Formats: sequence, structure tokens, C-alpha cells
Amino acid sequence: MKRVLSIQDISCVGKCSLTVALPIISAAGIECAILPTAVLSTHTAFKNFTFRDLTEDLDKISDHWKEEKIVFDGIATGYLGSFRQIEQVERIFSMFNHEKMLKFVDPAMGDKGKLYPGFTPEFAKRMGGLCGKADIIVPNLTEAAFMLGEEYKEELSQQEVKDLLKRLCDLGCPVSVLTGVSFEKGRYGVAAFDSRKNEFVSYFSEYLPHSFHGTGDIWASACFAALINGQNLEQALGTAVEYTVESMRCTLAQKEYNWYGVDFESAIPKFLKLLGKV
Ligand code: PXL
Repeated sequence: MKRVLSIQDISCVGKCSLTVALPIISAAGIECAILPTAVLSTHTAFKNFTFRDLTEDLDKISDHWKEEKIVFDGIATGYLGSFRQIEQVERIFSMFNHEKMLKFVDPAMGDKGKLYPGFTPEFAKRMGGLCGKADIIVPNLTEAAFMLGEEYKEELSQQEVKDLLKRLCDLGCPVSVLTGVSFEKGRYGVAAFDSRKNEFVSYFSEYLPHSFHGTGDIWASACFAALINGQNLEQALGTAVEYTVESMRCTLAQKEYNWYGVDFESAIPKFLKLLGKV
């Protein structure tokens, strides 16, 4: 069985970060080790959330794994809370690196032109440094703009998206993906550039005029799991988009749905079909 590591916070209520990554990666038939960077009562879209930082534990935990000779097929990172945690993740990347290990970075920091509470443009630039050490990065348009120090634009032409993807690869990673992209009314999805093949790929699905918290984390976990399961970039983008859209549909089908997270659990059967597991 493949084994991966997911490094991000655990927001106890709110359906994002580790409470999304762990079930999705497990459902894909992959052993998922976790490294929680912080424990929050909820994600930061709630008011008055508690926050316990786990920075002091991260090196000790990863040193123990090294002593135990634990090997990972991939490491995925999401929301990280501080400059020091970015350094710790870089250390973990080099400690556990081997030729076939996939380093997947979701620089989860913001959305709709704004950084999440607590993040600064300087932090976003530093996150760009971590992206340079990854094999694949998956920012949204907001995160891409902040990492590159560029102005955020809500709507980009196809050529502008291609140029942005190339500038993201210039951070140092071979493959960049932009999430939340649209070239055509009613169609919404992701676009990617593989600099090793000099190839652009994209995947679009039905645009649902609703915005939910946590969909970025669902998409990223599904894409990572699909790649670890051997899907190629184009297939993995499609699997993750269709699974995310189905999760949103399942949410909208309920009369009273949670405002804070989508019903990704009900869409797991569809995810397994997309992975070719059933
Ligand atoms: O979904 C990204 C995310 C992860 N973790 C925490 C968050 C958010 C988004 O707001 O607040 C704690």
C-alpha cells in the first residue's frame, strides 16, 4: 500500500485541511500519515476560534519517523501558520526525499483577492520559496498573485493564465496548476503547465454559482490521491474537479446545508468511480 504524509492544521470543526485530507486519501486506498501543524476549534471563517500552535513538536515528530525509517510515496502540504513552519516543511522534504517521492504544495493562504486572517504579503512570498522546492503546486488565482507579488485579477484571458502558470514554474517547480479558472461562461475548472514537457492541460466542468469553504482542500486532496494512485496530470485534474463539483451538488441537494463546509463524504462513491476503483 502506498503511504503519504499530509502536513497542515487540524480544524476540529469546519471540514477543511486534515479533516478533509485524511478521509479522502484513505478512501483512495492510500495510507495517510498526518503531521498537524496547529489545532484550531474551527477554521478561521468562524469567529472566536481557538488556536494551539504545534511548531515545537514538528521537528521531534519528524526526527522520530526518520529513526523509524518511515518512507513516504508523497508529501502534501496545505495551510501553514508561520515562517518557521515553512522552514520545517522544507527540512521534512529534504529528510524524506527520494527519487519517486511526490512533493505537492497547496499554498493555502487566501481566496477572492484576499489573504486569510493572519497572513501577510511577505508570508506569501516566503510560501513562493516553498513552492520552488515542490514537484507540483496548486494555488488559486489569489495565492498565485500574492506569491508572485502581482496584482490580483478576477478574470484572466487564456493567454494570461498560460503566462501566469509559466511564472509559477519559474519559482522552481516543474508543474504548476491554477485552480478556480474559467475561459468560458458556465464552465469552471483548473489549468496547468508541465514545464518538462512544455505542455498546457486544463479541465473544466459545470460552473455552480455557489462558493463554499473547504472546496480548495477537497480538490487538492483528491488531486494528490489521484496522482499517487498513478493517474497522469490530466486525469488527476479531472478526477479532482468532478469530485469537488459532485461534493457541491450533494451539499446543495440538502435543504439545510452547513455554511462552513461541503458534503464531500456523500460524493465518495463518485470519487472511487473516477479513480477506477469500483
Ligand atoms: O481551507 C483552508 C484552511 C485551512 N485551515 C484553516 C483555515 C483555512 C481557510 O480559511 O482557516 C485553519
